[in-house]
Amino acid sequence: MSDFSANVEGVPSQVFAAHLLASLVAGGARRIFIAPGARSQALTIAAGQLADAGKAELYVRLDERGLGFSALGAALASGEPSIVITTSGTAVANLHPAVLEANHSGVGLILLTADRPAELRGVGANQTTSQPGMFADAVRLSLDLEAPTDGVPQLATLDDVVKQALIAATGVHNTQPGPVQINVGFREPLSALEPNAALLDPEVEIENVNGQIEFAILDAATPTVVIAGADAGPEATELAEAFGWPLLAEPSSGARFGANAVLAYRSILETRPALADKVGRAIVFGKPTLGRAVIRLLFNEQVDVVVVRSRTMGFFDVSRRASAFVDEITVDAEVDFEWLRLWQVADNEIRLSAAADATLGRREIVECIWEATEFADNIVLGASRMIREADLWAPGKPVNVFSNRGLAGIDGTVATATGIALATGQQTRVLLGDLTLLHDAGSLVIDPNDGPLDIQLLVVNDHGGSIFESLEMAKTLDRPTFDRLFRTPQNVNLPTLAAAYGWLHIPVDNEDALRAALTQKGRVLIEVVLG
Ligand SMILES: Cc1ncc(C[n+]2csc(CCOP(=O)(O)OP(=O)(O)O)c2C)c(N)n1
Ligand SMILES: [Mg+2]
Repeated sequence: MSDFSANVEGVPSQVFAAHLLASLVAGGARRIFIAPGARSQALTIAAGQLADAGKAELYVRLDERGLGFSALGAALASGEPSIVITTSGTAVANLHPAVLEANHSGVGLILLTADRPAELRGVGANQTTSQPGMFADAVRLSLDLEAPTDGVPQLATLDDVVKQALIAATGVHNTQPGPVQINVGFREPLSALEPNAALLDPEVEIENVNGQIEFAILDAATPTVVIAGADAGPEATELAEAFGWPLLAEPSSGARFGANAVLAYRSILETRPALADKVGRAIVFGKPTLGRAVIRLLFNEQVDVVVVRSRTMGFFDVSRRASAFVDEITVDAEVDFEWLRLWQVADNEIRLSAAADATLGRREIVECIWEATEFADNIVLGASRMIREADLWAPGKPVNVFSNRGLAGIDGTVATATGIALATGQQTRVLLGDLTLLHDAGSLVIDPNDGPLDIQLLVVNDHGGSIFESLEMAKTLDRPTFDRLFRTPQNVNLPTLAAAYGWLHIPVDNEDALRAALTQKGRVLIEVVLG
């Protein structure tokens, strides 16, 4: 790494900030997300210098809650950790939802949170609260660095700080990637223009440490299904195809494609006991979150549960019944393909009998989005009802599908999608409910400096949270009480909302109009009103 002692002249805050940012960027964290503030000015100036020199990408947002989710989306899509810079106080707390999601879905975020120096903490100074430890166990690493003074002591340990942060955020030492917080006190003067972070050129190398691979040899005779939950990855498809097992893949699994994908798996588990009751083993990839039928299978005492270790989603074992956590699986004999064939026959029967509607409904919306989406484009699914509709109706196709399933919140969906679009430069289609859109309406503010962005927000506007209609309380409560407490109908005028934020609003009520709208470039809000 670099010899910092060579460059300690200047304003200590700036010297430190320049070295910190230049080193993190050199270590592979090349996207920096900033919300403006005074205490963080040295970090922000250094980030601007790196961006001006073409060494980093810089994104500026007003609202730290959306900022955190955009950083998360960019890290998800790129596989590289995002840096997030905020000022002190509530600005830091506004990152909390994105930090929790990043924690549970294994996404690398490096939070640089500016703070008062030690002498101004705990004395009622303006915009000052307890920032170290604010995120509790949701961060992999939490450091509180003393305010830089003459630069030397801080720079001497900077090497170590940068390495620790990058290792924890990326999980390269065989841990789950995730968020880290580096809280830094800054003492006045808070910034200078020298040294220029872009001229420092530190060398940062992080070693990859591979963990031990756990193998399992399974008996081929047990009727097996492969369950691919969120972020399972194509390994699930490969395993199912290698041994002829039915593949039950959620839409954001990254595995819902190929001949073994049984798309109507939920119906089969719920309505075809002749198959469902024969399952003797479930191999789980990623984090399944969408249906009770799959979870019931994992609790079934006749079913042996084998969990494939997930780098991002951690060890999923909701029924506490996993007999093994492994990395690779093989079998002891030939697998009989008759088992797969029975699932495929049932899948075809169910899908052919559920004829598509002539009118534009949720199924047709899902089918149109998948049809319009090419290999390099992105689909983002909001939480709530539409991801479940996608689980029922999305065809098998290898497209990039993202969804925040770490905690399945309805927050931050627009911001996450923006981060994905920014990091990939590809058309990004977001399928979401009306409340999910309104929850994150503030993230419709886009910085014109970001350049052209192709994002389509396809809003299924059913005036409130229609997912709650299928739950217990919808049957017991009277209608007005249910509506007020759960469904929360809204009558926001979406054309006006879109116009206020500079998004093109396209109302759609039939399939042809939807297909045409899905070809529109730029920032588009497509609204389908459904009862
Ligand atoms: C941050 C957060 N708050 C609350 C919830 C609980 N919740 C789940 S779905 C939902 C309603 C979503 O409604 P909408 O986006 O319109 O989708 P719909 O089901 O109507 O398609 C709510 C409030 C949540 N998942 N996340
Ligand atoms: Mg709704």
